[in-house]
Amino acid sequence: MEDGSLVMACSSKVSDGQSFRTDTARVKAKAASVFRELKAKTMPIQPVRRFKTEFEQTFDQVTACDVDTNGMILIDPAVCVDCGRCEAACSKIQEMGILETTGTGVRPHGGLRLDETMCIGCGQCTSFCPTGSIQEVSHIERLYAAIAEGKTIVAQTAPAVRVSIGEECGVPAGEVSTGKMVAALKALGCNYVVDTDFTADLTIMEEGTELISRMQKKWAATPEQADKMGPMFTSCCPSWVNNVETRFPDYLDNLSTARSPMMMMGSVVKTYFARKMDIKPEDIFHFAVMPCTAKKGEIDRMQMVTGGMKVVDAVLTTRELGKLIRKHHIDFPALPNAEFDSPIGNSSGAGRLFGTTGGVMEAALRTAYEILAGKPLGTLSYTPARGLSGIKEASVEIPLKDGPTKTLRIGIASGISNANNMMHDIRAGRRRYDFVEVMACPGGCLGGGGQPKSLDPRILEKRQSAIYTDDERATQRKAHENPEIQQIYKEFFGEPNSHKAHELLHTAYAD
Ligand code: HC0
Ligand code: SF4
Repeated sequence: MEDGSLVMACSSKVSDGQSFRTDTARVKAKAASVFRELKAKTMPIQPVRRFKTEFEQTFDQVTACDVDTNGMILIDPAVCVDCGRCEAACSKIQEMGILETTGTGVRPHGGLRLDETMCIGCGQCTSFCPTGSIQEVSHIERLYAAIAEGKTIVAQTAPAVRVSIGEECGVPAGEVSTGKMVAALKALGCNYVVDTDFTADLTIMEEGTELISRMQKKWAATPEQADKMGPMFTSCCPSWVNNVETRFPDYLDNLSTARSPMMMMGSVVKTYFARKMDIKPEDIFHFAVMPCTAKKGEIDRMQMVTGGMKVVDAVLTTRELGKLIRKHHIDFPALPNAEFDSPIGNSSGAGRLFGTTGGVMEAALRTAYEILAGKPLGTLSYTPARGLSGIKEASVEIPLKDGPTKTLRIGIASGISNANNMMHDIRAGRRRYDFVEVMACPGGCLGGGGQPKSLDPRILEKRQSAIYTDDERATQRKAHENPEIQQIYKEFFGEPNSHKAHELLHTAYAD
């Protein structure tokens, strides 16, 4: 810097008024010495793979013999430069403490392999890695293979991807790129593109019904019995589910049995949609574009096999989709807007909110309140659920349409460290809730471990405000008012929590 101090470009924040020199003798000497160190450490092991770009690594990854993976993330210590950023993300942001940098590349603590640790697959470490030494397990080859085999390719896209994919492709942060994202997927060879936000609405119907019947029992119970029942937790974040299974197994019965919107969409694509389009389910390759690395593990859960079939065949992160768009030279900003495919492509504003912390809660309240009170919740934008705080809470007074006014105590946690602190408080009786939303990444899915890497400190705010805009633009704002949701119950599921809905849209957990 102008004051003569030397700072590292990869880990220093810039601020207004600073000025830098990058060509002084001291800077050049430092750069040369860092490079000599790295070269000495890595060249003898595997010369060809040294310092490939992240782009190249993704297309030919998983070849080095010391690569370690748990099916969600992958560590290649050979390309690690020991910067310690992944370790800090895991131990300081997430408070998981899974990783250590040893001077010979990052590895899990204690000599364990990744799949022997309690890593929840959140991928926050991958977002901070500057070399691609820790990254998501790529599923791009699965997509190429399916296209080559002539399968019918059906993509679904998560709520948080449309507000961040632009960052990978030359669109400013904070814009909603839904139409261009659908067009890009069609240009990449997808026959159909359907919307995870549609099944987010379906989740509200299933999880909301589960919540209402649970609350009716709780409100009829004695205060001691009600306390013992504890809260119902959302179950759509796979890292959170992994966390409950490994760290809080005594709370497994409190997790909603509703599958995540991504997995619900898998079931719907390979049954209802396949039948409507007259395609055999086994001829469909169905992949999801998600802001999340843990979703890559969720599709392999035994409990998700439906009718002997895996319902989602691959998961690409937002970053992987960005790489594909660039690799195929698609001019994303110039694409005309395209529409999702019906009849599983329409979403209400409520479904669109799922991509932010507090969004599932706000969406659920819009429907559950109306069913219980027989009239709408006063406001569509429920302020206590909004914003980026790691823990939010509120009490909602519900004047039951056929009885007295009851209170629903809600809690919202984002970032797994906040969720774990909240869990310890719940267990100790310091916090009491009826319904709790948890997302393992800071800010919810918009800050997911598969999202574009960014140095913009306001990036989460920009993505969140784009999600609120996306909600405001919707024709319907409540899940139960989505005409395609009404249609799928009428034609296929009957009613929420029906036998068929349980078979295709609900799950169990591993204890
Ligand atoms: Fe999310 Fe989801 S909102 S977990 O954060 O519920 O990944 O965006 O797709 O499934 O809908 C991620 C985002 C999803 C799911 C939805 C939920
Ligand atoms: Fe830690 Fe999450 Fe990375 Fe696992 S995926 S090592 S829990 S930051």
